[in-house]
Amino acid sequence: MTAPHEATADLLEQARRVVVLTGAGMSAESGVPTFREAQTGLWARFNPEELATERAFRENPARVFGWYLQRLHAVRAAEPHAGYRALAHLAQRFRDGFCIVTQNVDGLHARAGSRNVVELHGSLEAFRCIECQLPFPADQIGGLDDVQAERPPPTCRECGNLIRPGVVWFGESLPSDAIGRAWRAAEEADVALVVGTSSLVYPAANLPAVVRGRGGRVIEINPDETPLSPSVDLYWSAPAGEALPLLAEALAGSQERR
Ligand code: BJW
Ligand code: ZN
Repeated sequence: MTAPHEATADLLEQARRVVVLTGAGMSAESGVPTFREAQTGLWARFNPEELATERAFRENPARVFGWYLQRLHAVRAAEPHAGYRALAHLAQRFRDGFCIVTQNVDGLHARAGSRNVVELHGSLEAFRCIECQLPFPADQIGGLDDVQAERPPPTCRECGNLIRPGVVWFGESLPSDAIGRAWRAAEEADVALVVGTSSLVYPAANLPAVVRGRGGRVIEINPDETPLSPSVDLYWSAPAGEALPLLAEALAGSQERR
């Protein structure tokens, strides 16, 4: 039987264009908690799905804002792991034909040197007014290092309303430019590489089906099976930080042998 890194490398060898879809599991080995695993510390009592809504923010702005500041603080202290660097390296082989579509809001792909990255669910670094949408730079929020469960958000200098995190909450539309770029990349891709997502949240979870609908192949890397797993061409049960460096090595090896 072919080892999964070799089978994956074979599929990528034949591809001209690749779209990578990543989720919270991609950052787990960088120490960023996934979305649906038990929260620890300050947040052990709260369900993250209930914090990631506009309703939760309006009901308890200090709690939700505090949760986002704590995550921003943690993410700034995190480092992209070897799997991130492997993806940035892989991209060089495909030039413009390599697009990373991420559901993550942590910015780690860009920090690892990846270029063509689409952030479907926004960014922890971007804040804006909840009413007039005026951007609010993260660096104007004082006391970022002072992690507290509750932090009242600042208010907008134009209209006085609350400043909210620049992420996409449940029930909100994804940024139209991000959706456009992601779907174009999926429509053109010969292979979708799906890494570290539970494939539960839409529309992101539909992206692999777009690739398959155009005759492309779908590869999934995740230590645990997901609702996507039964329909993929190749399921590789492994953590991203181990699988992606192996894959990059296998591809480099096959290039040398040619
Ligand atoms: C490892 C690992 C390792 C661990 N290596 N792997 C169609 C059907 C049903 C519902 C809907 C639908 N279309 C839309 C909806 C509604 C809703 C939705 O999807 N609901 C479902 C939950 C049922 N979608 C929306 O509301 C979206 N908006 C929208 O569709 O607008 C149009 C519209 C408007 C009004 C009404 C209807 C439609 C918006 C979705 C926004 C999601 N936002 C969040 C929060 C972002 C901000 C923040 O970070 O706080 O995004 S929710 C959360 O889930 C976050 C994540 O990006 C997203 C996905 O989670 P992800 O990345 O998959 O993480 P986990 O934790 O779930 O999984 C981790 C995985 O990693 C696991 O599988 C592990 O095994 C694995 N793993 N270690 C590799 N080392
Ligand atoms: Zn405003």
